[in-house]
Amino acid sequence: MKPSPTNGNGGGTNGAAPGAGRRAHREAVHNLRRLIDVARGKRRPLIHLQHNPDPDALGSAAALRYLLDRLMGVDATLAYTGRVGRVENRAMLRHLDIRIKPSFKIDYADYDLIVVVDTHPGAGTCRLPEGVVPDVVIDHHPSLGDMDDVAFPYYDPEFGSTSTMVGALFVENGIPMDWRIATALTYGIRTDTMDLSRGTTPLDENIFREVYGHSDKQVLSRIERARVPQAYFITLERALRRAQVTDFALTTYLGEIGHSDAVAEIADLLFRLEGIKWVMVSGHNGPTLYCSIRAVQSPDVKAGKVAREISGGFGGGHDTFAAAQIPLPEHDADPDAAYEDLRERFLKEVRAKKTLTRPLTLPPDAKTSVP
Ligand SMILES: [Mn+2]
Repeated sequence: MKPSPTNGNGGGTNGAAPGAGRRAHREAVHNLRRLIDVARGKRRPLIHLQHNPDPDALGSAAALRYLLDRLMGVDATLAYTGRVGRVENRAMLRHLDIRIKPSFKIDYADYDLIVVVDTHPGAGTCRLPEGVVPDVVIDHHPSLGDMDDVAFPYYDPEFGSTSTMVGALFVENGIPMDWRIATALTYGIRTDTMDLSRGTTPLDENIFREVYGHSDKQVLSRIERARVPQAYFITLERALRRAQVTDFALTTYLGEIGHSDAVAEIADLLFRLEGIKWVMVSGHNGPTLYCSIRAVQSPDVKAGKVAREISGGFGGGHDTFAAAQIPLPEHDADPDAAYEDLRERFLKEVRAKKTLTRPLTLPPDAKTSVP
């Protein structure tokens, strides 16, 4: 069953409409009151993040922790599954003093308030332990799940990021935040919306302006320009060498990757190629084949649906960007063959003509290493 959105922020329909700002304000006041109602009397809150948390998950969780401390005087624990792979995201944790704990080290029964951010029960990126029902969900991803049992689902896919949703609770209620929180929310909104260029509403812009105004630009730059290990360039070289342009679709395979964020990072880069409509980048880590999809916006383009179809239900996402995490069979797992099958299904799904295939740079067997 589909959850009913708890707020339609209005910005998605028409930000210029008179009263849209007032409506956003009323909704933020209402949502903060509901959060306080659910959190009242609770002493041990736990904030559970999206699997392989991205800056939006990290930023919104850090801000929510700050908000609960400020309003209720309680100290929330941040729990995550997967890993924080991208160097920028690790720099974010370090520079903004965000402390997160691996979920396996946590006994969920020790906590009396469970909040899920930037994902929701039923989504592939929500890895709550079996049987744990959250009290609060704050998320903007298109829903596949059932939130009937959640006391306060603050859920609205119109928003460009979860950081905007948490930011609105501060900004619209006149609650001050320190520069760390402002910087974390700024980076969360920026990365989730590609600098406010995708899936945003006027409200995302308003909240962004506020948090950006309070952020530390030098720290922001240190996060965004974090230095990368040599492995980054090795992966990049492999991505370029193996990339194939098929009709209007670009696909490549990274082979073994150190962390799952690599596929999204490379997909964003390759998406800049002129003339193409689709990008699919894949790589494997242990028994999982990761895949990231980008698409040029068009009325009939649904990247989330493509991700779901080609992964047998292990993927999903938005209209122009999506991802999948496909478990490989335990025995005889052959990630390379699994990628070839995935690519086949992808090209078929987006109707790219396989006969029109050429390498992006060099043929995959070209010698590119120095002897
Ligand atoms: Mn997000």
